[in-house]
Amino acid sequence: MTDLYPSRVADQPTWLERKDPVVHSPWHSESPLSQAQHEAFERDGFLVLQNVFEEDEIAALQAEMNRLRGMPPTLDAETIVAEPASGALRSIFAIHRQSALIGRLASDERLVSIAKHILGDEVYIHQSRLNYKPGFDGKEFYWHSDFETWHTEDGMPRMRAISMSVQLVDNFEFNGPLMLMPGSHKTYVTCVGETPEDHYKQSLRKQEYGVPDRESLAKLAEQHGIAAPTGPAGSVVIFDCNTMHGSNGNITPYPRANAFMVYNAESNALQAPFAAQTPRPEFIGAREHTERLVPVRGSLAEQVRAA
Ligand code: 6CS
Ligand code: FE
Repeated sequence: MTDLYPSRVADQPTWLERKDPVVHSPWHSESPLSQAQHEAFERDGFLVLQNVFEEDEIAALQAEMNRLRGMPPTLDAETIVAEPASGALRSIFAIHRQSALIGRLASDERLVSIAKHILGDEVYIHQSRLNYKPGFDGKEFYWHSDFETWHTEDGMPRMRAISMSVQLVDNFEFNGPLMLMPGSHKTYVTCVGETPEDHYKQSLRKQEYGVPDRESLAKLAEQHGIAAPTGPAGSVVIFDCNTMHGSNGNITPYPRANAFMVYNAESNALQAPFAAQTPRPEFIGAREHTERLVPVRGSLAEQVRAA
Protein backbone atom coordinates (compact mmCIF):
# COMPACT_ATOMS: atom_id res chain seq x y z
CA MET A 1 0.00 0.00 0.00
CA THR A 2 1.40 3.44 -0.93
CA ASP A 3 2.69 5.31 2.09
CA LEU A 4 1.16 8.78 1.83
CA TYR A 5 2.65 9.86 5.16
CA PRO A 6 6.20 8.43 5.34
CA SER A 7 7.83 9.04 8.72
CA ARG A 8 10.83 7.60 10.61
CA VAL A 9 12.44 6.78 7.28
CA ALA A 10 14.55 9.87 6.49
CA ASP A 11 17.43 11.41 8.39
CA GLN A 12 15.83 14.86 8.43
CA PRO A 13 12.36 15.88 9.63
CA THR A 14 10.03 17.29 6.95
CA TRP A 15 6.61 18.93 6.81
CA LEU A 16 4.02 17.33 4.52
CA GLU A 17 0.62 18.76 3.59
CA ARG A 18 -2.35 16.87 5.01
CA LYS A 19 -3.85 14.79 2.17
CA ASP A 20 -7.15 14.00 3.88
CA PRO A 21 -10.23 16.06 4.69
CA VAL A 22 -10.66 17.05 8.35
CA VAL A 23 -14.44 16.68 8.50
CA HIS A 24 -15.62 14.04 6.06
CA SER A 25 -19.34 15.02 6.03
CA PRO A 26 -21.03 18.24 4.93
CA TRP A 27 -22.83 20.16 7.67
CA HIS A 28 -26.64 20.16 7.59
CA SER A 29 -29.33 21.15 10.06
CA GLU A 30 -29.60 17.55 11.35
CA SER A 31 -25.85 17.29 12.07
CA PRO A 32 -24.94 16.45 15.70
CA LEU A 33 -22.66 19.53 15.76
CA SER A 34 -23.79 23.10 15.28
CA GLN A 35 -22.45 24.78 12.16
CA ALA A 36 -20.10 26.84 14.37
CA GLN A 37 -18.79 23.68 16.07
CA HIS A 38 -18.38 21.92 12.70
CA GLU A 39 -16.39 24.88 11.35
CA ALA A 40 -14.33 25.19 14.54
CA PHE A 41 -13.26 21.55 14.37
CA GLU A 42 -12.36 21.93 10.69
CA ARG A 43 -10.30 25.08 11.47
CA ASP A 44 -8.67 24.15 14.76
CA GLY A 45 -8.50 20.35 14.68
CA PHE A 46 -10.19 20.15 18.09
CA LEU A 47 -13.41 21.08 19.85
CA VAL A 48 -14.42 21.22 23.51
CA LEU A 49 -17.97 20.21 24.49
CA GLN A 50 -19.25 20.98 27.96
CA ASN A 51 -22.38 19.75 29.77
CA VAL A 52 -22.61 16.64 27.62
CA PHE A 53 -23.38 14.41 30.61
CA GLU A 54 -25.66 14.82 33.63
CA GLU A 55 -24.37 15.02 37.22
CA ASP A 56 -25.38 11.43 38.04
CA GLU A 57 -23.63 10.14 34.92
CA ILE A 58 -20.43 11.94 35.87
CA ALA A 59 -20.72 10.55 39.42
CA ALA A 60 -21.07 7.04 37.97
CA LEU A 61 -17.96 7.55 35.80
CA GLN A 62 -15.98 8.91 38.75
CA ALA A 63 -16.95 5.93 40.92
CA GLU A 64 -15.85 3.59 38.12
CA MET A 65 -12.57 5.51 37.72
CA ASN A 66 -11.87 5.09 41.45
CA ARG A 67 -12.80 1.40 41.34
CA LEU A 68 -10.42 0.82 38.42
CA ARG A 69 -7.65 2.83 40.09
CA GLY A 70 -7.61 -0.01 42.63
CA MET A 71 -6.58 -2.25 39.71
CA PRO A 72 -9.13 -5.04 40.31
CA PRO A 73 -7.78 -8.51 39.45
CA THR A 74 -10.19 -8.67 36.49
CA LEU A 75 -7.94 -6.23 34.58
CA ASP A 76 -5.59 -7.72 31.97
CA ALA A 77 -2.14 -7.00 33.47
CA GLU A 78 -0.55 -6.09 30.11
CA THR A 79 -3.04 -3.23 29.69
CA ILE A 80 -1.83 -1.51 32.88
CA VAL A 81 0.90 1.12 32.35
CA ALA A 82 2.75 2.64 35.30
CA GLU A 83 4.65 5.94 35.57
CA PRO A 84 8.35 5.20 34.88
CA ALA A 85 9.74 6.82 38.03
CA SER A 86 7.15 6.50 40.77
CA GLY A 87 5.40 3.34 39.58
CA ALA A 88 2.08 5.15 40.08
CA LEU A 89 -0.73 4.10 37.76
CA ARG A 90 -0.54 6.07 34.47
CA SER A 91 -3.02 4.35 32.12
CA ILE A 92 -5.23 1.34 31.69
CA PHE A 93 -5.64 0.43 28.01
CA ALA A 94 -8.52 -1.36 26.25
CA ILE A 95 -10.66 0.00 29.04
CA HIS A 96 -13.84 -0.05 26.92
CA ARG A 97 -13.49 -3.84 26.83
CA GLN A 98 -12.68 -4.21 30.53
CA SER A 99 -15.27 -1.90 32.05
CA ALA A 100 -18.94 -2.22 31.13
CA LEU A 101 -19.54 1.43 31.98
CA ILE A 102 -16.63 2.75 29.88
CA GLY A 103 -17.76 0.43 27.08
CA ARG A 104 -21.22 2.01 27.35
CA LEU A 105 -19.61 5.49 27.33
CA ALA A 106 -17.69 4.65 24.14
CA SER A 107 -20.95 3.59 22.46
CA ASP A 108 -22.96 6.54 23.72
CA GLU A 109 -25.01 8.16 20.99
CA ARG A 110 -23.86 11.61 22.10
CA LEU A 111 -20.27 10.65 21.16
CA VAL A 112 -20.73 8.12 18.35
CA SER A 113 -23.03 10.43 16.35
CA ILE A 114 -20.32 13.11 16.36
CA ALA A 115 -17.61 10.59 15.44
CA LYS A 116 -19.69 9.32 12.49
CA HIS A 117 -20.34 12.90 11.36
CA ILE A 118 -16.69 13.95 11.49
CA LEU A 119 -15.37 10.70 9.99
CA GLY A 120 -18.17 10.31 7.45
CA ASP A 121 -18.30 6.57 7.99
CA GLU A 122 -19.28 3.82 10.39
CA VAL A 123 -16.83 3.76 13.29
CA TYR A 124 -15.16 1.39 15.75
CA ILE A 125 -12.77 1.86 18.70
CA HIS A 126 -9.14 1.77 17.61
CA GLN A 127 -7.83 2.33 21.14
CA SER A 128 -9.16 3.33 24.56
CA ARG A 129 -7.39 4.20 27.77
CA LEU A 130 -8.16 5.52 31.21
CA ASN A 131 -5.46 8.12 31.93
CA TYR A 132 -4.58 8.95 35.49
CA LYS A 133 -2.33 11.88 36.08
CA PRO A 134 -1.85 11.56 39.84
CA GLY A 135 -1.44 14.65 41.96
CA PHE A 136 2.13 15.62 42.97
CA ASP A 137 3.94 13.30 40.55
CA GLY A 138 1.85 12.92 37.38
CA LYS A 139 4.30 12.93 34.47
CA GLU A 140 4.01 14.74 31.15
CA PHE A 141 3.00 13.46 27.74
CA TYR A 142 5.51 15.10 25.40
CA TRP A 143 4.34 16.81 22.17
CA HIS A 144 3.28 14.40 19.45
CA SER A 145 0.82 13.68 16.66
CA ASP A 146 -1.12 10.53 17.44
CA PHE A 147 -1.48 9.79 13.74
CA GLU A 148 2.30 9.67 13.26
CA THR A 149 2.39 6.78 15.74
CA TRP A 150 -0.82 5.11 14.56
CA HIS A 151 0.41 5.29 10.95
CA THR A 152 3.99 4.12 11.49
CA GLU A 153 3.41 1.60 14.28
CA ASP A 154 -0.21 0.49 13.80
CA GLY A 155 -0.55 0.78 10.03
CA MET A 156 -3.41 3.30 10.04
CA PRO A 157 -3.49 4.41 6.37
CA ARG A 158 -5.25 7.79 6.38
CA MET A 159 -6.06 10.69 8.67
CA ARG A 160 -9.62 9.53 9.34
CA ALA A 161 -9.70 8.96 13.12
CA ILE A 162 -10.47 11.19 16.10
CA SER A 163 -9.89 11.04 19.84
CA MET A 164 -12.43 11.93 22.49
CA SER A 165 -11.12 12.66 25.96
CA VAL A 166 -13.90 12.67 28.57
CA GLN A 167 -12.64 14.63 31.57
CA LEU A 168 -13.48 12.67 34.71
CA VAL A 169 -12.39 15.37 37.13
CA ASP A 170 -12.27 19.15 36.84
CA ASN A 171 -9.51 20.25 34.50
CA PHE A 172 -7.70 23.34 35.75
CA GLU A 173 -5.01 25.32 33.96
CA PHE A 174 -2.55 24.06 36.58
CA ASN A 175 -3.06 20.29 36.89
CA GLY A 176 -1.54 19.25 33.58
CA PRO A 177 -4.42 19.74 31.12
CA LEU A 178 -4.17 18.63 27.50
CA MET A 179 -2.41 21.27 25.37
CA LEU A 180 -3.15 21.46 21.64
CA MET A 181 -1.87 23.61 18.78
CA PRO A 182 -4.96 24.88 16.93
CA GLY A 183 -4.58 24.34 13.17
CA SER A 184 -1.55 22.06 13.47
CA HIS A 185 -3.64 19.12 12.18
CA LYS A 186 -3.17 20.34 8.59
CA THR A 187 0.62 19.79 8.69
CA TYR A 188 2.19 16.35 9.01
CA VAL A 189 5.54 16.63 10.79
CA THR A 190 7.62 13.59 9.94
CA CYS A 191 9.97 12.21 12.56
CA VAL A 192 13.49 10.88 12.42
CA GLY A 193 14.65 7.62 13.96
CA GLU A 194 13.71 4.04 13.22
CA THR A 195 11.03 2.53 15.46
CA PRO A 196 12.72 0.20 17.97
CA GLU A 197 11.38 -3.36 18.37
CA ASP A 198 8.49 -3.48 20.89
CA HIS A 199 8.64 0.31 21.11
CA TYR A 200 5.29 0.47 22.91
CA LYS A 201 6.85 -1.05 26.04
CA GLN A 202 8.75 2.18 26.42
CA SER A 203 6.67 4.74 24.50
CA LEU A 204 3.50 4.40 26.55
CA ARG A 205 5.53 5.35 29.62
CA LYS A 206 7.73 7.99 28.00
CA GLN A 207 7.77 8.48 24.23
CA GLU A 208 11.22 8.99 22.62
CA TYR A 209 10.60 7.98 18.99
CA GLY A 210 7.92 9.59 16.87
CA VAL A 211 8.72 12.78 18.75
CA PRO A 212 8.69 15.89 16.54
CA ASP A 213 11.90 17.93 16.32
CA ARG A 214 12.13 21.07 18.44
CA GLU A 215 12.48 23.39 15.44
CA SER A 216 9.18 22.09 14.03
CA LEU A 217 7.47 22.37 17.41
CA ALA A 218 8.69 25.94 17.82
CA LYS A 219 7.53 26.87 14.31
CA LEU A 220 4.12 25.23 14.81
CA ALA A 221 3.67 26.96 18.16
CA GLU A 222 4.69 30.27 16.56
CA GLN A 223 2.17 29.78 13.73
CA HIS A 224 -0.72 28.35 15.71
CA GLY A 225 -0.28 29.13 19.39
CA ILE A 226 -1.10 26.69 22.17
CA ALA A 227 -4.52 26.14 23.71
CA ALA A 228 -5.05 24.37 27.03
CA PRO A 229 -8.81 23.83 27.31
CA THR A 230 -10.04 23.60 30.89
CA GLY A 231 -13.49 22.66 32.06
CA PRO A 232 -15.58 20.81 34.61
CA ALA A 233 -15.73 17.04 34.93
CA GLY A 234 -17.84 15.66 32.09
CA SER A 235 -16.36 17.98 29.46
CA VAL A 236 -15.31 16.25 26.26
CA VAL A 237 -12.25 17.30 24.23
CA ILE A 238 -12.55 15.99 20.67
CA PHE A 239 -9.38 16.20 18.59
CA ASP A 240 -8.19 15.13 15.16
CA CYS A 241 -5.67 12.29 14.91
CA ASN A 242 -3.02 14.72 13.61
CA THR A 243 -3.45 17.67 15.95
CA MET A 244 -0.15 18.31 17.75
CA HIS A 245 -0.77 17.89 21.48
CA GLY A 246 0.83 17.02 24.78
CA SER A 247 0.36 17.69 28.48
CA ASN A 248 2.56 18.94 31.29
CA GLY A 249 3.32 17.15 34.51
CA ASN A 250 1.13 17.59 37.56
CA ILE A 251 2.74 18.69 40.81
CA THR A 252 -0.51 20.03 42.27
CA PRO A 253 -2.51 17.98 44.77
CA TYR A 254 -5.32 17.79 42.18
CA PRO A 255 -5.23 14.59 40.07
CA ARG A 256 -6.30 14.69 36.46
CA ALA A 257 -8.11 11.77 34.89
CA ASN A 258 -9.81 11.18 31.59
CA ALA A 259 -11.40 8.38 29.62
CA PHE A 260 -9.80 8.51 26.17
CA MET A 261 -11.41 6.79 23.18
CA VAL A 262 -10.14 6.74 19.61
CA TYR A 263 -12.81 6.38 16.91
CA ASN A 264 -11.54 5.09 13.58
CA ALA A 265 -13.46 5.00 10.31
CA GLU A 266 -14.25 1.46 9.14
CA SER A 267 -12.72 2.39 5.76
CA ASN A 268 -9.47 3.23 7.57
CA ALA A 269 -8.82 -0.16 9.14
CA LEU A 270 -5.24 -0.96 10.13
CA GLN A 271 -2.85 -2.40 7.54
CA ALA A 272 0.72 -3.51 8.15
CA PRO A 273 2.75 -0.90 10.07
CA PHE A 274 4.27 1.69 7.70
CA ALA A 275 7.49 2.02 9.73
CA ALA A 276 7.80 -0.73 12.31
CA GLN A 277 8.76 -4.41 12.19
CA THR A 278 5.67 -5.85 13.85
CA PRO A 279 2.20 -4.54 14.63
CA ARG A 280 1.54 -3.38 18.17
CA PRO A 281 -0.65 -5.64 20.33
CA GLU A 282 -4.44 -5.71 20.05
CA PHE A 283 -4.94 -3.76 23.31
CA ILE A 284 -3.21 -0.73 21.76
CA GLY A 285 -4.36 -0.91 18.13
CA ALA A 286 -7.51 -2.97 17.43
CA ARG A 287 -7.35 -5.42 14.54
CA GLU A 288 -9.78 -8.12 15.72
CA HIS A 289 -12.03 -6.17 18.13
CA THR A 290 -13.28 -3.76 15.47
CA GLU A 291 -17.03 -4.22 16.01
CA ARG A 292 -19.06 -1.44 14.36
CA LEU A 293 -20.38 0.83 17.11
CA VAL A 294 -24.15 0.97 17.40
CA PRO A 295 -25.08 4.26 19.14
CA VAL A 296 -26.77 3.71 22.51
CA ARG A 297 -29.18 6.32 23.86
CA GLY A 298 -30.08 6.96 27.49
CA SER A 299 -28.35 7.72 30.78
CA LEU A 300 -25.01 6.14 31.67
CA ALA A 301 -26.29 6.02 35.24
CA GLU A 302 -29.07 3.67 34.06
CA GLN A 303 -26.33 1.22 33.13
CA VAL A 304 -25.05 1.28 36.70
CA ARG A 305 -28.51 1.07 38.27
CA ALA A 306 -29.41 -1.85 35.98
CA ALA A 307 -26.18 -3.73 36.73
O1 6CS B 1 0.95 5.48 21.19
C1 6CS B 1 -0.25 5.66 21.32
O2 6CS B 1 -1.11 5.10 20.63
C2 6CS B 1 -0.70 6.53 22.47
N1 6CS B 1 0.27 7.49 22.86
C3 6CS B 1 -0.04 8.78 23.06
C4 6CS B 1 0.92 9.63 23.78
N2 6CS B 1 -1.17 9.35 22.57
C5 6CS B 1 -1.97 8.49 21.68
C6 6CS B 1 -2.03 7.11 22.20
O3 6CS B 1 -2.80 7.00 23.34
FE1 FE C 1 -1.71 11.41 22.19
